[in-house]
Amino acid sequence: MFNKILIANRGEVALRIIRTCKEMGIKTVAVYSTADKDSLHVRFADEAVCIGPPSASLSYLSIPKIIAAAEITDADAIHPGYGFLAENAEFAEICADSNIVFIGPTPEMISKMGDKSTAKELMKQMGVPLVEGNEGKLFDYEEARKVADKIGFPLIIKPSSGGGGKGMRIVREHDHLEKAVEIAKSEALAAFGDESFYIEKLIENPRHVEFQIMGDKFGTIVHLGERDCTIQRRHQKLIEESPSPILTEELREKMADAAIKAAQSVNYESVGTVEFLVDKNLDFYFMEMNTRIQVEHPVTEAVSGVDIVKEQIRIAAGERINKKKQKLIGHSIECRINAEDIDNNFQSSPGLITAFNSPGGNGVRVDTHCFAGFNMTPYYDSLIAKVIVLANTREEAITRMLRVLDEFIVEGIKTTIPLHKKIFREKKFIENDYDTNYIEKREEIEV
Ligand code: MV4
Repeated sequence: MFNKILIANRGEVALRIIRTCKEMGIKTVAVYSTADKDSLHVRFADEAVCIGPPSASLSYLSIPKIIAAAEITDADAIHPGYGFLAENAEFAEICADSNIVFIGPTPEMISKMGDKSTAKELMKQMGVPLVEGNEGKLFDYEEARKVADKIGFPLIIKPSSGGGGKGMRIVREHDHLEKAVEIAKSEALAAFGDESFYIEKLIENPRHVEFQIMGDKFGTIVHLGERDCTIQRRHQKLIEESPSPILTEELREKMADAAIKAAQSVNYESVGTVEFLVDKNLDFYFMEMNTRIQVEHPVTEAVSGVDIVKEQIRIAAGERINKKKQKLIGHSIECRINAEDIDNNFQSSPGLITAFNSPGGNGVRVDTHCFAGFNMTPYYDSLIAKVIVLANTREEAITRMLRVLDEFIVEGIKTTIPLHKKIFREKKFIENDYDTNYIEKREEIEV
């Protein structure tokens, strides 16, 4: 097992990883930008190294600075958390070259799944269901037109690199295709340095259901059930839950098999997530695989009782995962509480938190790096806290979440708590009658 892990991240996830390291008897090194010098991850790590100014590109994204911090503190492994360098194959490669274990999959697994056209090709070979579309990569309008003639409209253009919805373009009629291809190409080039794209038939009003999987270095791959992340706004998830209220036991088995096949396509090792779209007829399609720990992993921890970060560290150290099928018990829901003004187009709301009461009680977990006196800076994401509840049923979990949100006091800045409270009282949410357009649709009605 590792002696000392450097956490190449900040905020709640850095704290989350430190907590597991402490329970495993592993020493920790925090890295921080000058904007984060008073953060809890700095306080609770055994050692801390300042790696630069607030700008992420000069601190949390700086590979040389992070490697140097690991070398001077003699850390034998680096945990990347989520975001920043978590899915950067070059970083994973440089860690290996520096004799530091990257706690995650190999660079090859990251690059294969990071290239969405390559990932789709692998899924096709494995028999994982895909949305109808082209094979390989497209580069211009002429190629796009040929695909469109075959699959028809509406369709969706997606960048080969990237993921998570950035740079995607929906096209509903032929006359708009040429323009859409040009815009999609330039956006993809600007965001990912790669203008290649692919086209799929549009799945209207889908649900987002993803499976948590884990694979070890001995070829064992297991799943820990699914998360339903359908409640999103502009590709930012607001609420996640497990189990998904749309799955039957039969469909869950089928999707879990597909998720495991997806992971097997690269002999996946580490923890990861396989994302699917589910349509109105409950047909499902592979979207992408994320090769990192995800923000919403605690809902899976709640229903499975597994510490996913602990498993991730054990796998990286060459230990075996438990092959026994995990029992999943109860219903868990997570809210991502952001420092945003919901009445002002979700504009971020940085500033000093003057009062802070973190909720508690039975079946409650709050992952946060914030406290009264903490300054939410404008440099990074606006996540204040993740509130996770566990109860016997979905109905009880919703009731519990409403109780918990009432206890959550954050003063001095605007938060998304009022929006969360509203959603949990809405008939359509309670009755499981929604899709990925739910939040955007509500906004149209409200303005
Ligand atoms: C789609 C789709 C409809 N049809 N693909 C968005 C994130 C990226 N991973 C894939 N995404 C989508 N791909 C086809 N063929 C709709 C979305 C999508 C979406 C997916 C999940 C959750 C929220 C979403 C919001 C808008 C669009």
